[in-house]
Amino acid sequence: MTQDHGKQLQPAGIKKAFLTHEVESQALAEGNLEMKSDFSTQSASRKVLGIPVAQLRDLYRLMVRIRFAEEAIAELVRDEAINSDGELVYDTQGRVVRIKKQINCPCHLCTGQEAIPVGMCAHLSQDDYVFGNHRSHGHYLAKGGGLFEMMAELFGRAEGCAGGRGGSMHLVDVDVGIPGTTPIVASSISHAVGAALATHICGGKRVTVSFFGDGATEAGRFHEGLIFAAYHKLPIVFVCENNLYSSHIRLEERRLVDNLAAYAAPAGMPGICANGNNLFEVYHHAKEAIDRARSGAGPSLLEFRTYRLHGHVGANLDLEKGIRNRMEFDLWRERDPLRFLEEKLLSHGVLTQALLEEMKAEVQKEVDGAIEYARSSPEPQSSELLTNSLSFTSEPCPHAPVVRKASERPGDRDHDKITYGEVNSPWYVGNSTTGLHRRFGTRRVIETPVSEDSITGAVVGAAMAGMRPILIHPRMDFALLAVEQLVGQAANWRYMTAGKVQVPLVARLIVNRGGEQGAQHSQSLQAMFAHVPGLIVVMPATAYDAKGLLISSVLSNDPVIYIDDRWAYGESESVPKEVYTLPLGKGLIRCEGSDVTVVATSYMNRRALEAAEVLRKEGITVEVIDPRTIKPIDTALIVTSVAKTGRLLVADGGWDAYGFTAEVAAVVAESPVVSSLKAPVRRFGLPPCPAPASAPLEKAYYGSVNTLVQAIRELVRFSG
Ligand SMILES: Cc1ncc(C[n+]2csc(CCOP(=O)(O)OP(=O)(O)O)c2C)c(N)n1
Ligand SMILES: [Mg+2]
Repeated sequence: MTQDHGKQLQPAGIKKAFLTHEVESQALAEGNLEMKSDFSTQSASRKVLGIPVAQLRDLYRLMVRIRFAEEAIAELVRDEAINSDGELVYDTQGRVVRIKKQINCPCHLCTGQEAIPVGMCAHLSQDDYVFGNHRSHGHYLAKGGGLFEMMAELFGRAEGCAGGRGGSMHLVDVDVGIPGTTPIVASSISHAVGAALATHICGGKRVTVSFFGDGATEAGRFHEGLIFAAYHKLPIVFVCENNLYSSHIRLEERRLVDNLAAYAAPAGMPGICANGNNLFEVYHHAKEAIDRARSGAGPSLLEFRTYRLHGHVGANLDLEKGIRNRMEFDLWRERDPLRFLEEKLLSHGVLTQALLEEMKAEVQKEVDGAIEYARSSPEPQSSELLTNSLSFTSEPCPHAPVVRKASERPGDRDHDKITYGEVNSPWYVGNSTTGLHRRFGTRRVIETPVSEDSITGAVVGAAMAGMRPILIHPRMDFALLAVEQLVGQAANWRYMTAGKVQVPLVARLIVNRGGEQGAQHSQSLQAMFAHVPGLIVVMPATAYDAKGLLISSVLSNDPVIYIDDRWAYGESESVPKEVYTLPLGKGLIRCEGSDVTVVATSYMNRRALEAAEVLRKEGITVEVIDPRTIKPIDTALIVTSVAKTGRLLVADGGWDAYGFTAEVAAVVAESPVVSSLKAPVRRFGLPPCPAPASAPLEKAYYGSVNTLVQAIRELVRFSG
């Protein structure tokens, strides 16, 4: 495939950069938008317009299946009455007559766009991946996803492809290469890039196809994904289904130039624009791009022009509210890809009218059967509400690690004395990645100074494709660009696919506080991530824990946010050379005491130990707990300690308000131990303002061992 293909498809004599609907329709009528190749010269007995006849019949049936399914779904989601002309029915007071819909989840129908998924998937095997979006019924069915399971999912049933957890926008069928779809626009482009990266790293001939709309090309992650995929020559095909609308906004109301396929060139890949309503055109471009990806030559961008015959979401046509006009709609209805194909099949003798009708009747029966199956399927049990949020399972380590007990600490046999930060960046990540490039090569150790969103999404996709990637955001602040991928995608995927797909990634986020860096290079956002149900959050305090917890995090089948605080990097201790794991969710008493319990995370734990030492000389004994895992929190350890001491101070490097310190206070407040407290719970986190830059303000902001000692002393002396 070359850029020239795209040029061939530009209508002759049209100089305007922007191809308006009118110009386009004229060009189509004149045949200028048709493929240049004259397929009709090929033998009709073997191939018609370049497609084997047997396959052509199958592709037609598939297009009918998608069309009939969508039309049936339209009636099931309809909640406004229409008359026989398809117009809304109003009551005597001028209100639209409402009807009860049978499918409640929002459905974005792909009626009119069927040729694109069908033409693309014609060249894919079950091993290949397809990543879709909110409008993915067609992608799912074309790739071989089960119609019955899809329909049951739309009805929210337990036997739906996502167990009723996903609905229309989260279709999944791992057996046929659909790791799931997501409605967050352009998000799955990054996932597809990650899955292709997994193939690139692990070898094999698997190709990934990423389907997205024209709106998605206006998102940064689209461009980031293209640049990355082209540079690494990933086996992926980017398919833009340009239906000329993003939600209710037309293409020419959003951009000055109509040139989506042109984005391929600056990224460094071939791109074409073709007629997506012509199955033959899609089929041949798809073959070329997929062959190219499979051969190792790298990605391509295919822009297919099309039009959705339904409105953006649901049964309406978007004519009712004036979003689209009747003329445009009728024009595109004339270009219906199914009718176009039927005409070709009839004129080339692939099918007779009778056979065509017979096939349609069979498909209609199949769709009716799927609806019946969905209706009669059981609903999910509410007792299973929490199932599959987190798995709490781990993979065995290939190196047979020593499993350390939660209470175990470093011994001194066969140990290296190393600093926390030692475990090839000159300044960002301590020395913790030194030598990885040399040892594992640049195929596995990839550096990207920016593109945080897209790379995090790629890591999510690679994890879906079976890898256990470790992603480092050298400053937690930069990970804010990737929050959607961590919070919206990684955390939710297991749940919304009913446990069929897991995302076992480790996102190592480094807090870089201090040094007058100011608000945007200092944030410690563990509470924000811990708030999210599908994430585990780890915060080691020592070098020994940093290694054991990192290995456990990699082996965990859940996504883990592994947070380092740079202020802990200088601490050195002896660490076993062997591979060992530490249990996630288990804390540790670092220092025993009976007067007060101090729960302290990461570098604050070191400060708490120093404070305990100072207070011991005053006759106050402090029990210092290191939770090690922020979520799930080791409630039993904390509550048992507080039952003994009757006092609690929580120290953390994040903000108090709505923070980790607040959570631990709530854990104790909700436990019976609350009635035996001798003093109110005290919090020792950050005050409610952003991190300041200048040194005196920083000093006041972060506190010190002395201020911590003072706070603990006040707590112990509290007399009510
Ligand atoms: C990040 C994000 N922003 C906004 C939305 C709301 N939204 C859902 S679909 C859609 C339109 C997407 O347009 P396009 O990519 O062209 O796909 P189409 O619906 O036309 O198939 C929008 C804006 C969203 N789901 N995700
Ligand atoms: Mg669109």
